Amino acid sequence: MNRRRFLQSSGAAVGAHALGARFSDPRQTRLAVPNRQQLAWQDAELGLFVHFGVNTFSDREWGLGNEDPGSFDPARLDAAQWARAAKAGGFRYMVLTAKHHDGFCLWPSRLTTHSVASSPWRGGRGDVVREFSDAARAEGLRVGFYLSPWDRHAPSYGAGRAYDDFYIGQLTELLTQYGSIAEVWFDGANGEGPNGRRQAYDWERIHATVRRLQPDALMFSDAGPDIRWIGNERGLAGEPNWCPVQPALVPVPGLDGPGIIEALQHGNPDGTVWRPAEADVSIRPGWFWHRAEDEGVKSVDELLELYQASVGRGGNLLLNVPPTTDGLFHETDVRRLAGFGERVRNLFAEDLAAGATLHRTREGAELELRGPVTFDLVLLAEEIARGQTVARYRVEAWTNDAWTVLSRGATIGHKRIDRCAPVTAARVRVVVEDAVGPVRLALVGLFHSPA
Ligand code: FUL
Repeated sequence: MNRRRFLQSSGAAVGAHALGARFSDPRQTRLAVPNRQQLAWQDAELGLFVHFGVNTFSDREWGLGNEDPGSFDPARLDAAQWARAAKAGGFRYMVLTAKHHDGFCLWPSRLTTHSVASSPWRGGRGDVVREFSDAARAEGLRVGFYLSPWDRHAPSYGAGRAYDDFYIGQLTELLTQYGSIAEVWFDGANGEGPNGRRQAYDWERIHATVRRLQPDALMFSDAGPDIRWIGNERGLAGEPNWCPVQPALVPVPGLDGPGIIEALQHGNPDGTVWRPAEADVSIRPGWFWHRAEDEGVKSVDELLELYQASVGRGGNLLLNVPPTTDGLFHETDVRRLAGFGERVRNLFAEDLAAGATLHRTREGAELELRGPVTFDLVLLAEEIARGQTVARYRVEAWTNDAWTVLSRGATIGHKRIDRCAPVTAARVRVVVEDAVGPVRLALVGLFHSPA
């Protein structure tokens, strides 16, 4: 690792607005930077995952592939209820399991009869993907699809080209019939075991298909190419969490082995490509709805912890909420989403640093507030459009004629949320102790948690 120090050299004031801390440093290195779609996706911060399918009815997490499509019959399905709950929670995009490992399609695919078209739901004329996309857009949310590469139903699975054709055909249906797609989620999971069928996916062709049909869609998988998996299913981003990665470390989805999880968790300060992390986790113990888990829905406090450990560490949070056999989100889940949304809104309702003067200093930035304020949350952001550089920093407040350390961290990136013991101060500073390029803080915000 080629770690250099790139800190500011002059102490000039940079403006009277907390957002205005733009450090220009003539020393430029070749830093990886996000593209426009990645930036917009990172600004969205919160995605809602929706796991739904025959597993919902068989009470399983992984279907076997031989489920009866007749079992799929969500009597009260209302995707508008899902989208409203997502919106109330502050989520900005939704990702639906259009097909999970069992191969059952939530849309009437022309390539298989193993779909909603063979179910009693809406007399076999229904299309969950359509209702989902329409409902999400009606709430102003962007749409994403999960299409499991591993397919336990498809007879061609493991046959190479024949399955790739089938998979790409399904992808083509999803990318041509449902409007503009923000994210395509490629799951690396495979439970075939050592004696199972082996499919060497033609990732190059799969990726090219997405680029051609939806040039603005971002592709997620362990290996990217646009968004990387965070390396665990507990919703936790790493510390550090770099957006840049070395693509050779995780070349294809679904690999395990030493160093892979590490590379996904942390990214790489010298990475050559920009691959922001998405942290996925379920609001319940399982990904699909199980009545036995109705008491296991994460509390608002737990969701807030997850928010801090994902979005608050520069990643996106993809929180799964699974519809029940009725086709609705369970009322407990709906309440928790609303409670979470309200808590986040209240927490960040008033930036106590608004109107402060932000000076750049030799080592970072100093905020001169208009008077003493009491806060227990510090929000930091880098101007990531120009790369991510902060590798270690500390936040301090001027109290009792001395600088007191409030928090320390490694990376900042898109957003960093630090909690500290409540403190009252009129001067606050960010000291960057190590950086791999010019430091450009975009934001220093101070907040006080409501009682
Ligand atoms: C995993 C899958 O095996 C789980 O069922 C779930 O879909 C999760 C999001 O990804 O790899």
